[in-house]
Amino acid sequence: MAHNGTTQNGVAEEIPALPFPEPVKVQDIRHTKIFINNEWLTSSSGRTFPTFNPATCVKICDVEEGDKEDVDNAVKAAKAAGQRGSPWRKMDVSSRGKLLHMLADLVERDRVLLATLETLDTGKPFLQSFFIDLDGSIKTLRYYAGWTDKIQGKTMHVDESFMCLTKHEPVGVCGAIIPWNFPLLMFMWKIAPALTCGNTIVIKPAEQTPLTALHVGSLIKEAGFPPGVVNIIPGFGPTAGAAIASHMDIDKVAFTGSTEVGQLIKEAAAKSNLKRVTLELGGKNPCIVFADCDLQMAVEETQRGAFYNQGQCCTAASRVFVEETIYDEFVRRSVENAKKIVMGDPLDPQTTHGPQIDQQQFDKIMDLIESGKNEGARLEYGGAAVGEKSLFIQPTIFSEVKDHMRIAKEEIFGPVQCILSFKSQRKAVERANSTQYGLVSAVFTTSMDKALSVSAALDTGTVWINCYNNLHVQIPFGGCKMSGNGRELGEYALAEYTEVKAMIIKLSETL
Ligand code: NAD
Ligand code: NW8
Repeated sequence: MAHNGTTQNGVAEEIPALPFPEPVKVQDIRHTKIFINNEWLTSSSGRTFPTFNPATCVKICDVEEGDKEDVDNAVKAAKAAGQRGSPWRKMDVSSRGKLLHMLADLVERDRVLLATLETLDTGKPFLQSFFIDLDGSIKTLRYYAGWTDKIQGKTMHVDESFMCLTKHEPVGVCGAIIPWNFPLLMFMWKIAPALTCGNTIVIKPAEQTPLTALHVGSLIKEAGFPPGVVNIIPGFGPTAGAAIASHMDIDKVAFTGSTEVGQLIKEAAAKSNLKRVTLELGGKNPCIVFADCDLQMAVEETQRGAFYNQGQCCTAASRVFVEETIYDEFVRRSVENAKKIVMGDPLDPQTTHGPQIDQQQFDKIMDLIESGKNEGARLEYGGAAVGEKSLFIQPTIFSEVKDHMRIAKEEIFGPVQCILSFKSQRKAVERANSTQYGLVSAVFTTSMDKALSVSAALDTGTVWINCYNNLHVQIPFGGCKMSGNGRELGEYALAEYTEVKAMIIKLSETL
């Protein structure tokens, strides 16, 4: 992991040698209000809500609680800011890119503070916040900053009497609703491509983790974005979130979170103004491990895939299918590998595993672990909570998992690795695909032929071959089936944030 000086790919060069960056002391958190029109506002209802540190279960601070009325105000600001003739709409596209680069510079300047806030609010190990979340956030801003002057339409030929072209215009006011597992990174995945294409935004961070988004609000103002271009409404799902999904003046909504809420979002969009919807939902992501693979590498990658961010990833490697002939050895090595995980204070640089986000998630995971034990899976490692009144759960490994068990079917969103065995390649692919989800999958083999034929048959938006959780800004990310609609990152995400206008020009005379 990041703390031993290597990246997810084992590449050392990007990460500075010791001393590690140290978390800053966050005496008083400065930004806890609603951010509309580059101003900090109290909530219309007068209510606030607490945000907790999941590592200690101690309140960090209170945050203003946005609701429908605040969303309405934010949408008014966003609409005005994006209108034809507004400074944002008239701005030359290179200047738009410069603003995004300026924001990236400010995020870089405040990198240690943002990583500290992210760790306090989520419980993820500080060095992961610093090296993965902050790195991904900065890269996302810079990547899309480079696209602002490269948004191009096309021309089409009909005959000599016509000139036809397309223009890629902003969609308008974009709503975004994001989860608590990667609060800062998801904020950037939403705002960066939207701003690149000239849209304005109303974004709601998850109620568990509002702090980094609000700090970035202050950086957006400092960078010089015109008022109203980005508006941030901390608050709850059924109130502020639902107001975004059903708003008549929001033209598009992007959501990351649970499948159930994804369905509500699409329903609300349909029943209001048919706003465009992109969804990034859950997964029950399969790995297929063949006997001819590099065994130790497969053990390490699949396990990191299962336990990364305490298993709280839509990409969590939650079903590992291992070829029968190497099954016992794979399980043995997985247990050995899990012993290296260091649970503890997320601010400690030695820590590689933190707490779950909240009591609700903790209870759901513990219930699923119990179901695994009761349904006859073999508990190989972990399987218990740590201490009393804490949200830490031991990294847990089950072997002899069968397809019908709840732990093989339901998204767990916790540190639970399920290892299944297979004999035939055809059957393994069939079982991997027999889920409503289709986010990511992975294949481990040294045979190029196997890798390519199996990955062609897997119904997922991403297939990793001999690696896992390998995300890059230039590579599209998103799901098939009930894992979602649309793609984030890369050039593909731009299509979700532009409206194509076709112009057909009849020439009065052909010469
Ligand atoms: P959730 O889907 O309820 O929350 C995600 C976001 O949606 C939050 O900002 C929340 O406030 C908002 N939201 C909730 N209800 C809403 C509504 N009715 N209308 C509009 N917005 C609404 O997820 P959760 O309850 O925090 O977690 C439940 C499960 O969801 C997890 O156990 C996990 O399986 C899954 N999950 C997936 C992801 C992911 O990255 N795909 C992230 C978080 C949770
Ligand atoms: C955007 C993201 C990344 C990046 C690196 C390493 C491990 C896990 C993740 C990850 C730009 C550049 C790099 C990860 C992030 C989000 C999700 C799941 C895994 N992202 N990373 Cl939802």
